Amino acid sequence: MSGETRTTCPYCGVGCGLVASRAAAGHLEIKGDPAHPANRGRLCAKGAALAETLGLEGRALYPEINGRRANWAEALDHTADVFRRTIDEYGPNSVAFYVSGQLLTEDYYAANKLMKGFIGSGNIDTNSRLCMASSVAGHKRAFGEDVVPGNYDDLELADLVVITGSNAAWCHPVLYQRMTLREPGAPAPRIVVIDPRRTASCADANLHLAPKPGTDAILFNGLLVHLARTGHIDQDYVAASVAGYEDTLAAAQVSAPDVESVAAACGLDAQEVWQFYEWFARTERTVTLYSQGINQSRTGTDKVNAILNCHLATGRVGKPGMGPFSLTGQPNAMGGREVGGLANQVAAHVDFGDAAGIEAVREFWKAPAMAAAPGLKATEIFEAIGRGEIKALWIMGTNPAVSMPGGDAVRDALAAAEFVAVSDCASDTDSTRFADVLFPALAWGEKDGTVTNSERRISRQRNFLPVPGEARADWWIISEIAARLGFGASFDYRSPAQIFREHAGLTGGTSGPARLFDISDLAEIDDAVYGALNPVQWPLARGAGSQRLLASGEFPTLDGRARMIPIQPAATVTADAKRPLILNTGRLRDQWHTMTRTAKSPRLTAEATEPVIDINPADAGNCALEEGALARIESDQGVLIARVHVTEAQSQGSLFAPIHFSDRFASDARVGSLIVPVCDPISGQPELKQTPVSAIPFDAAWHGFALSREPIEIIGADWWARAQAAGHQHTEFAGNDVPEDWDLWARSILGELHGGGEWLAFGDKGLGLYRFAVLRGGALAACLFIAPDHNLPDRQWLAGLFAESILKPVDRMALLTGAPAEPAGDQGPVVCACQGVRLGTIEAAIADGNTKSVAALSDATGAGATCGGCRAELTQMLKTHRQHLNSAPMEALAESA
Ligand SMILES: Nc1nc2c(c(=O)[nH]1)N[C@H]1C(S)=C(S)[C@@H](COP(=O)(O)OP(=O)(O)OC[C@H]3O[C@@H](n4cnc5c(=O)[nH]c(N)nc54)[C@H](O)[C@@H]3O)O[C@H]1N2
Ligand SMILES: Nc1nc2c(c(=O)[nH]1)N[C@H]1C(S)=C(S)[C@@H](COP(=O)(O)OP(=O)(O)OC[C@H]3O[C@@H](n4cnc5c(=O)[nH]c(N)nc54)[C@H](O)[C@@H]3O)O[C@H]1N2
Ligand code: SF4
Ligand SMILES: [Mo]
Repeated sequence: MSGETRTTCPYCGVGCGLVASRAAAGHLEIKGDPAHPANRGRLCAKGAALAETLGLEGRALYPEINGRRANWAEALDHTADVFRRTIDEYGPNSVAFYVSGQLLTEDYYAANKLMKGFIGSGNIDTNSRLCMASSVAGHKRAFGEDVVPGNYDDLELADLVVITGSNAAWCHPVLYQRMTLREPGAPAPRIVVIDPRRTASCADANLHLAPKPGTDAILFNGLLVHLARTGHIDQDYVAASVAGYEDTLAAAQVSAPDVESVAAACGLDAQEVWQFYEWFARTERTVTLYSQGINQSRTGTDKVNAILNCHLATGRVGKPGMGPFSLTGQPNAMGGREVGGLANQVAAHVDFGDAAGIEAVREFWKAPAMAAAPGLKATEIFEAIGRGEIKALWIMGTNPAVSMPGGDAVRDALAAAEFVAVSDCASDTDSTRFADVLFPALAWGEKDGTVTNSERRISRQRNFLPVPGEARADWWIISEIAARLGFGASFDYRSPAQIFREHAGLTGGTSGPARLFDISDLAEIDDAVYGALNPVQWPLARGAGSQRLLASGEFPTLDGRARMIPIQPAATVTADAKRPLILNTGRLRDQWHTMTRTAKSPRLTAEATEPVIDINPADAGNCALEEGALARIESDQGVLIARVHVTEAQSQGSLFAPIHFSDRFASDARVGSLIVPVCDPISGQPELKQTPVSAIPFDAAWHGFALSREPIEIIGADWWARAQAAGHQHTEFAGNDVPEDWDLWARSILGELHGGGEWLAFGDKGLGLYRFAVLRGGALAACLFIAPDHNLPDRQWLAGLFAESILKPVDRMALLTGAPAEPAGDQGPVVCACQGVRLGTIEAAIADGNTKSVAALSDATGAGATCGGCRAELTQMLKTHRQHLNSAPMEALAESA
């Protein structure tokens, strides 16, 4: 590459602008783009580590048929042939595409057009079904169209930000920073966090409500009742712009008649509920941010509408500093909604049921076989495969063998399916293992197109890396298949620019009620303008027009009014004697989904080298689980094994497990295998946050770990987990079968791999302690430790020894004693991923007493100085320290009330 390339981050829906360039030393540098309106130069740790994830190891570089290398013509011909024969014999609904919010808009558009206009089925659904479907359905019910009215600026203008079911500090870090780290002089907003866990997003919160999981609809119904009772309904707005107010209020009064009953139903303190309601009532500029704690529920759509109801009743929609704000997860979750990639959409915000709209799309596409009805939704697709009704499936840009609920049934379906094609940039994922055909897709940095972020801003992802091997753009693969199915004339695409123009044209060319999503002004841009396109938000500003949506109080419904929807909260999932805990699942700060990319960066894996579940101390006591031990979590459907972290941040009665671990990184760590796929009847989004489980100690006769410069294969363990750390592989394991000879066992794992090295060994049969190390040229090549329980030597100390080119004699000795000669003390987990600063270092700096602010702490330790993503944690630690000193009650409630 030459010079600088401006592009967009491939991870979360904030959609930060990046600048990629070659540093003088030749390595790639990725920085925040100061000119991008989403981030104005900021980045989080994942974005900052992108350069470390672009290596070609593990990449799919050529097509494969049944695991054997094939050429493109063979792979495409074979796939098209299977689809053609299947459609001919069993009809268009016997095939399906399962796609992703990580595809570019152009890829997404081509896939959707092929399925809905040419194959003639609605059977294309997306991982956004697991992510945004409830918000989409909620917006449509309330506003008449799937529009997110918020702008990021609103977070800077708001006086109150309510964050519910979102851990924005970790999942939308740059947005979180935009709201908490305002320009000097600008007052900080009040923040209320609603989450059963105390997350990093609580660091700056004035109030944290930890409700019983799944009770948000009651809480927001109660808010509506409180607003009505205290005279905070915007009567004029409701009269002019809203239908359904009376019925909605009446329904809310049934489930949430007063603050006390809400507090009781949600398991909250009545005074705190009242405080939240009062702040909401009295703060005009209020934004309610929400994400998966709301959407991923069997009643997610109702929860979304319970939130929208409160904003409609107060007229706080689409105006500066106020509005409901559904955060999109993936980089192009919004773009997927725009092209209509969900099975119940047609295209360009046209829905099934809108006959005129469908006709307009048919005409625009010159489609020979317009789908007449919605297709199957994500979970239904896999069920239909299981029943043999869908025979050929094409997966693009998603890893359902890990991320779908009902995990093992999904795997069984993939194994039983007559044909599975997978387009991915990684060669070995849990899903590619089921592929009859693997298409190697271009990855970020190689592919070229557009994405739309949470505030409806369309940005370019540009290529700055050469095409590796035979990888190809997703839109190209789709077009080649379309051509082989006989639709070449309609998929004669030569560039993403050409597809983008067509997509933009479609958004303006549809009839029926006016749709707000209209980017048809971009339909005529030439390749050069597309190439240089600056981030642009819709509605596109015409003349002096504004980019605000819905501010006028007019809605894209037939009568122009929004709808308030009466909500009767459903009963929540309850624990019982057999399954006494509720399993909550979600994200870690530094990993992305199934880790096919982020696990390549040692800086990012440092946060969690193995799956860890969070549990409250009382529950840990009841389940006989101690910190650092292994737990076996069981649902009616599956089993998870993970390390125990005991923490007060976890509410009593629920566990939290990260979603990231696949079979490539750990045995028995896929949370999806535990989850029964119960879906919201309106949106089809599965409940992923509340599964009844039991937890018991994972009994193993021996526990151990190995650190090795090269990957090792563990033999005879019943549980294992592995991660790429800086300069070495980190492998944890535990088992029940005790090898007859530990030395032989260890040699079989380490000895041969590191043949010729110097072998150090220690064993104490009585205590069940064994320690082995291999030195090569005086440097540590590998070490392995076994103990009868989880009390094993300090891994960080050992990891540090890999940096020594020749081990000091004391360190050689220490390898066998299992403890450093001069204990440095366990520095704890990494807090700052960018600089690798650990908890211990930060605590020491705070204890020194000279670092009273995050800035001072940052100066002293380096933590938070690069991307700032850990500032929430630093703030929380300073806060805790101050509370300790003052022994003052928890929140600043009294002071700011
Ligand atoms: N680091 C990182 N960032 C990411 C991603 C990633 O993989 N890693 N993925 C991206 C994607 S695709 C998405 S969709 C977003 C998701 O972003 P978020 O939705 O913020 O992330 P989650 O961790 O899934 O869940 C959010 C919170 O919901 C809470 N919750 C669970 N049950 C309830 C409940 O009943 N009520 C309430 N009020 N809260 C509840 C959980 O405790 C959790 O803290 O993140 C995006 N950003
Ligand atoms: N229990 C539980 N389950 C969940 C969730 C939860 O909170 N709890 N969250 C759900 C949500 S919100 C989401 S979004 C999903 C995410 O789940 P997935 O979509 O399954 O996760 P990813 O790891 O992002 O999978 C993306 C795949 O596409 C590949 N890829 C990346 N870029 C490209 C590209 O340009 N082209 C192609 N062809 N392939 C590419 C990657 O290598 C990877 O294999 O998980 C869902 N599942
Ligand atoms: S917040 Fe981080 S992950 Fe999200 S777009 Fe920005 S840099 Fe990427
Ligand atoms: Mo998502």
